[in-house]
Amino acid sequence: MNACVDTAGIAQRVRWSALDNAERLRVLQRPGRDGAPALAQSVAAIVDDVRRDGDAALRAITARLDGVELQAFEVGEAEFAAAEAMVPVALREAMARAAARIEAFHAPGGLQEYSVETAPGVVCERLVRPIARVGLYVPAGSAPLPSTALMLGVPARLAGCAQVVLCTPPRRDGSADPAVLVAARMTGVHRVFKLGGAQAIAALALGTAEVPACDKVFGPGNAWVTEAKRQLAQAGDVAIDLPAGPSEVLVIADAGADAEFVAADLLSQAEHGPDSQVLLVSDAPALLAAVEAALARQLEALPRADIARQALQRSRLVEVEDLEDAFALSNLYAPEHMILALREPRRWLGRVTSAGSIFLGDHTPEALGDYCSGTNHVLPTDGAAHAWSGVSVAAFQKTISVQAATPAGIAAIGPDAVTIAAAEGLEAHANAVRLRLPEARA
Ligand code: HSO
Ligand code: ZN
Repeated sequence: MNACVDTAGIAQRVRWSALDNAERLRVLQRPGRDGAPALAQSVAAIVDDVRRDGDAALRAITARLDGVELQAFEVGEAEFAAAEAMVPVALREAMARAAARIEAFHAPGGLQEYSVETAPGVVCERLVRPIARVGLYVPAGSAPLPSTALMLGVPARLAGCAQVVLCTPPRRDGSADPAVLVAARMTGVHRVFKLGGAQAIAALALGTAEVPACDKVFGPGNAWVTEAKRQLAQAGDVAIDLPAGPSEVLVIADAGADAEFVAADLLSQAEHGPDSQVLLVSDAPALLAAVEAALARQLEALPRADIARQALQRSRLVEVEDLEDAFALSNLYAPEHMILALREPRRWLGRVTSAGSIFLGDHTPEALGDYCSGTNHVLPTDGAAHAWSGVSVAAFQKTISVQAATPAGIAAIGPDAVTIAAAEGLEAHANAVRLRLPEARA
């Protein structure tokens, strides 16, 4: 492909203007997860086991997959107390300040109740109620993520959910990650269970003697977790927050961007996992080259360099003619995270049609949003940002509509119902209205 400027480097470099439409779509294609049918089958087997055998199945699967035999899955007071003692004060305080900012940003984000008189004597209202029973999943696969407990726990509390249950995988010694436990407590999560993977999602969705069933399950996770959420939602067992996939970032950088900053942002995404997606789009060839050099340099010092290098290998550095092209590309891709390393980033916001969360300017790395700016880091991946939003208080709520008509109200709008009912051939509908009209009662 003549558009490939350089494939020997750390990530593939391509020139957008030299690509035809099919090639462009290929450049924007997510790698996808390997072994999908086999994965679906093993997840289905786990879900079936939990459905049939409840806690006994959870115990056997946890022994097999997590390598630990647990008497009880629920975290008790003693373990919470030990966790409180173990977590360094600086971490606890940073998490408390992060939680306060997450609360400050999310508090105004709930759904609003409202009421409209749609005709004289006809009032329609929207009520808002919390989803009563919610399940939060906090992964611990390649790294425990206490920040995810904050991102899910804070909006759940703000929504007023009556039963907030959190699952996180057990470690080999049978304990849960102490920082996750402290974060969970901080947000007011009611109960925590040491369960991971597809079996945790099955337990939350179906309920067992020990784990209470939930109405909606939230949170990111590996391929097993994601597939379990998909299957259980499809079967009608539970609602889910998002069709989550591997994490991703798209950076749009201009000639004035700082190559070291941009490289650091790309690496912060790449270190999540080998399947993380990283895209850099720029109209400045010199910046692309400088970022490539900075990536190689910074990689040297990273403990998770291996993971990051694998992710970068599947990633792209895209040269565009101008920033208009960069935004057209990004809107096609619909990134989970979008960093605008531009001189006047706010001026370009209006161009964005699809993205999970946007980071403006040179001093707003994605890592701020991941942890502590106040926004949520549970966001739509895999192009879902075309139609989905990140987790918010609204995701923990539902609405109920109410209508009330007075005799004058039904007199005003009833004839419309009768006419439409006749067109639909639904005579009982027409009757239910006609009987109440003033003519019928006269
Ligand atoms: N970037 C991840 C969130 C995260 N990063 C948690 C660090 N900890 C997905 O948005
Ligand atoms: Zn991150």
